[in-house]
Amino acid sequence: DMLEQARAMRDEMQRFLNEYRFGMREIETKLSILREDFEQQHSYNPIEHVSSRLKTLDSIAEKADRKGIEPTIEAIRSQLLDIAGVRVTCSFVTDAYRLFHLLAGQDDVTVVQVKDYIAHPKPNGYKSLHAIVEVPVFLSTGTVPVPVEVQFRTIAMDFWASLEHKIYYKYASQVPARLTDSLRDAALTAAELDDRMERLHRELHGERPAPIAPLQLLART
Ligand code: 0O2
Repeated sequence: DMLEQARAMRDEMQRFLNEYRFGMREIETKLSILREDFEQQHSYNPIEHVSSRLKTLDSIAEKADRKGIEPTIEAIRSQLLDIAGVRVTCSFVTDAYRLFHLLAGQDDVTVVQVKDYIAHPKPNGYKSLHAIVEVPVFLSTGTVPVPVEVQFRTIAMDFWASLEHKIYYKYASQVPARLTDSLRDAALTAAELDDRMERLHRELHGERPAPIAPLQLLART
């Protein structure tokens, strides 16, 4: 009957979301192991913080609709790859890349997609390294591969992105030109800060200072 059907549907949704929760937890564990080991080996902590979020059923439905994905579990499973998301905030740009490589190189991790918005910032100034990685999750019913979107960024990039996010929502995506210009400018300032902090950090650790900032960091795109 109806009630039975509704319950079955609820259970199926719960199982579906659980897979992503478990995949997210696997990635969190990997990151916390890397962090502890790195700290022990190199005497500093490359990760400032890690945060995770699971998309709600509402936002999954909204994004599927927006991207023209069929509203079936199968279609969503294969085409919506950011249901589970983990954000890794690092002190330095090189650490963001280093952690990505340390995670991506693991035997049970498959890199499905990489978008390097650090090397190629979005037109609004947004920077972060995005990777969709797949990890196996071992359930009582068998093993399933689960995609997780991992975003690697610096504290400065994170600071910028959270303000930009608030502005974008406040203006319901119709941000006045004055503000978009100012945000682009702030993104350059953030990149300069990252560059300086990295060079100071290298000097502190007795390494040769990095060469002058690459032109792309200073170019207004
Ligand atoms: P939330 O709250 O993190 O879930 P999409 O923009 O999602 O349609 P795509 O190709 O799926 O396109 O994703 P993309 O470009 O790799 O980036 C998606 C995520 O990156 C976003 O997730 C944000 O977290 C972050 N992001 C991307 N561009 C920007 C930006 O211009 N500003 C800020 N502040 N964050 C950005 P969600 O799902 O939008 O949000």
